[in-house]
Amino acid sequence: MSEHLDKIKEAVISGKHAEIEVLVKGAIEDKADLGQIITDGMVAAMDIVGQRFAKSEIFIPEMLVSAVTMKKGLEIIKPLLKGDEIESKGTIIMCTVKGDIHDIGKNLVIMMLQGAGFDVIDLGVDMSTEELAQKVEEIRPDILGLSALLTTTMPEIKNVIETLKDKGLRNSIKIMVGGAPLNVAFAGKVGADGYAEDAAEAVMLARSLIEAK
Ligand code: B1M
Repeated sequence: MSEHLDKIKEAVISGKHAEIEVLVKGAIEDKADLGQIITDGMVAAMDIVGQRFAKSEIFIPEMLVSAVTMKKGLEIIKPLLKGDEIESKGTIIMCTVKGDIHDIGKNLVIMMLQGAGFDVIDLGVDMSTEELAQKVEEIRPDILGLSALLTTTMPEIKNVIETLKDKGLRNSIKIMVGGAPLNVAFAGKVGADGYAEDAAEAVMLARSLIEAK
C-alpha cells in the first residue's frame, strides 16, 4: 500500500498532473485508506514542496503545478467523502481572508465538513471583509470558518472579527479559524471561538461549536 502513497506523493511533488488521476484511482481500487491518501500522500508532498520553496530550490511556477496536481487528486476523492445524511448538521461559511489565495487546505476542510453532514457555503479566496460581513448578515450561518496561510494575512482574521462586532453580527455566530501559521493562542487572542490544526480537527471543532450554540 505504501507504494501507492509514495507514487502519489512523488507525483504531487513533481507536479505530474497528467498522472495523478490514474495513481489515485489505482490506490482507491486497491482499497487504500482515503485519509492516508490525503495525509500521507498529498499533504505530505505539499510540505516538501513548501520546504523546497523556502530554500529557493523551486519557485512559484513549480509550487503552482504541485497545487494543481493535488487539487486534481482531491477531486477524485471528493465524491467518496460525501455523507449520505439527510439532515444538515448546520450551515458554515468558509473562505480565505483578504490577500490570501491559498485554497487547497480550505477546500480539503470543506470536503471533510460536507462529508460530516454540514452545509458549507464556499466564498472562495481573498474575501473582502465588507463583502464577508454582508454575506454573514444575509446567510446567518451557524459558523464562519476563516483560513489564512500567510503570516501577512493573519491580521485579517482580527479585522473580520472586529468588523462583525461593529456591525452587531459577532454574537449570533461561532467563528473557527485555521491555517498553517495559526495556533490556539492566536485564535484566543483575536477572539475566535476555536482553532483547528487540520481538516479532521475542523470537523470535531465544528461539531462542538454547534453543540455549544
Ligand atoms: Co504559497 N506560501 N505563496 N503558494 N504556499 C506558503 C504558505 C509558504 C509557507 C511557503 C514557504 O515559504 N515555505 C509561504 C508563506 C510564508 C509565510 O507566510 N511566512 C508562502 C508564500 C511566501 C507565498 C507567496 C507570498 C509567494 C510569492 O508570491 N512570493 C504567494 C502568496 C499568494 C497569496 O496568497 N497572496 C504564494 C503563492 C502560492 C501558490 C499560488 C503558488 C500556491 C497556492 C495554490 C493554491 O492554494 N491554490 C502556494 C502553495 C501551494 C504553498 C504551499 C507550498 C502549500 C500550501 C498547501 O496547499 N498545503 C505552502 C507551504 C506549506 O504550507 N507547506 C506555501 C497543503 C494544505 C492541505 O495544507 O493549507 O496548511 P494547509 O491546510 C491544512 C491546515 O492548515 C488546516 O487544515 C488543512 C487541511 O489539513 N486548515 C484549516 C487550513 N485552513 C483551515 C481552516 C479551518 C480549519 C483548518 O477552519 C476554518
